[in-house]
Amino acid sequence: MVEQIPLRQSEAENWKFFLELPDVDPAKLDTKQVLDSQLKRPLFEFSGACSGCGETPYVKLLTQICGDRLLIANATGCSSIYGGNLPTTPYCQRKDGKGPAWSNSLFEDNAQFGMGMRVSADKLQGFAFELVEKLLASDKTPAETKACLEKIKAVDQHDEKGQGVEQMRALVKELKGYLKAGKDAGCDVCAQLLSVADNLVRKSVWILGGDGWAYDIGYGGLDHVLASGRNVKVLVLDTEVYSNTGGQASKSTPTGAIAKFAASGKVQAKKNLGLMQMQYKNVYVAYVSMAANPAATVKAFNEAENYDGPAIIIAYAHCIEQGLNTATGPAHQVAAVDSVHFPLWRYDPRKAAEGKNGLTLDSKDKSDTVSFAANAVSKELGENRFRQLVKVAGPDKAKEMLEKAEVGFKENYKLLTELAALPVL
Ligand SMILES: Cc1ncc(C[n+]2csc(CCOP(=O)(O)OP(=O)(O)O)c2C)c(N)n1
Ligand code: SF4
Repeated sequence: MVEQIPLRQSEAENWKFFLELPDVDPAKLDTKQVLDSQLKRPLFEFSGACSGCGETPYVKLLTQICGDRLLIANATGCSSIYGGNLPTTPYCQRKDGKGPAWSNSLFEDNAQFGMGMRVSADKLQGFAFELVEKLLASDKTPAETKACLEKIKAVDQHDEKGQGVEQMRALVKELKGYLKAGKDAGCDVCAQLLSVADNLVRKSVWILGGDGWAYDIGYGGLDHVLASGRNVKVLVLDTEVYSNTGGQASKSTPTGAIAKFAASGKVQAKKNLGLMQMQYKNVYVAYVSMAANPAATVKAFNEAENYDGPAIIIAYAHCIEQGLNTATGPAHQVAAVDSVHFPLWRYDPRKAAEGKNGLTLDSKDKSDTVSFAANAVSKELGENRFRQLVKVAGPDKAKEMLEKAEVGFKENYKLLTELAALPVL
C-alpha cells in the first residue's frame, strides 16, 4: 500500500498530458478501417455500465463513425441507464463543443420517438435548402455566395468514402461568412439561412435499445418505422435477455437458456429479427460481433450509416446476466459466432438494386468443432444461463434442449448459405 495523495498528484499530471494529446485530423482517417476508426475521438466515455459490458463498445464505435452529427433515441434498458445517468452523461463533446444529441423516451415507443427526430431533422434541412434556392434565384445575391450555394447543392452526402459530409461542413463554414455579411447588409433570407445553415450537414438518427425492446415490447413500432423507408438506423444491443431489470426472457433468448419467465429453460427458438426485416428488401440488415469479427462490424456500421434508407444492426453483446465473467466476454462472443448460435451476415439493398445478391456471410460454420450444446455447459465457455438448466431439468433433458437449440442454429445457417447462393436477393 502507498499513500494515496502523492499517487493521485502524479496520475493527475498524466491525465492532463493525455487530455492535451491532439486529435488526429478526421479528414486523414478512413473510418471503414478498424485501426482508423479507433483513432477517431470517441464521443462516449466513462459510462456507468458493468466493467467489461458487451454493449458499450458498440455505442462507442457508433460515436466514432457518426461523430457530432449523431442524434440518438434510446429505449429504456441498460443503454439508457449507463447512457443517461443524469446529471452526468458519458456522451461528450469535441474540442469545438459539438457532440451527439441524446434522449430517452419510453420502452414501448422508442422507434417512433427516433422517427420524430428524423422528421424534424429532414424538415429543417428541407427548409434550409428552400432558402438556398431563394438566394440563388435573387439578383441581389453576390456571385461568390451563389458559387458556394451551387457547390452545396452538388455535394453527395451519402458517398461511399464518407467525404461528402466533410465537404459540406467546410462549405457551410464558408457560407456562414457570406450570410453574416448579407445579414448585416439587410438581407432577411440570409439571416434566416444563417439560423438553420448547420442543418445542411446531414444528421444521422440512430435508434438504440436492447433485445427486450427490439424483439418484444418495442417491436411493433420498430417494424413500422423500418417499413416506412425513412432514413433511420436501429442498433439492437442483443444480450438475449432483459438485462437491466434482472434477466427476464425475451424473444431473442435462445432455446434452453434459463431466465425469469423461462425458469425451466426457454422452449421457443430465438426469433430471427434480421430475416424478418430483410424481407422488406429496402432495409439494410447486419448481424455483428465486435470480438468475433471487428472488420465486418466496422464495415456494417459504415454501410448502414452511408445507406440513404432504413437500417438495422443486431449486435451480439455478452452480459453479466448471461452468467459469465465479462473478462472472458470476447471468447464467449467468438464461440457464439463459430458455433452458428449467432452467425454474422449483412444484407445490403444497394446490391440487390443492381440485380445482385445483397446477402454476405461474414462468419463460417465451425459447429463441427465448436459445439453450442457442449460449450454451453463447459468449464471454459459455459454460461450460468445454460448450466442452471442441468440442475433444474436434469442432465438428460438439458442435453436434449441444448441439442435442439443447436439443430435450430445449424438450420438457420444452412438457410442463410442457401439464400446467399441465389443469383439475386
Ligand atoms: C412498458 C414498460 N415495461 C417494462 C419496463 C421496465 N423495463 C425497463 S428496462 C427493461 C428491460 C430492458 O431490456 P432490454 O431491452 O433487453 O435492454 P438491456 O437492459 O438488456 O440493455 C424493462 C423491462 C418499462 N420501462 N416499460
Ligand atoms: S447488465 Fe449487462 S448489458 Fe447491462 S451494463 Fe451490465 S453487462 Fe452491460
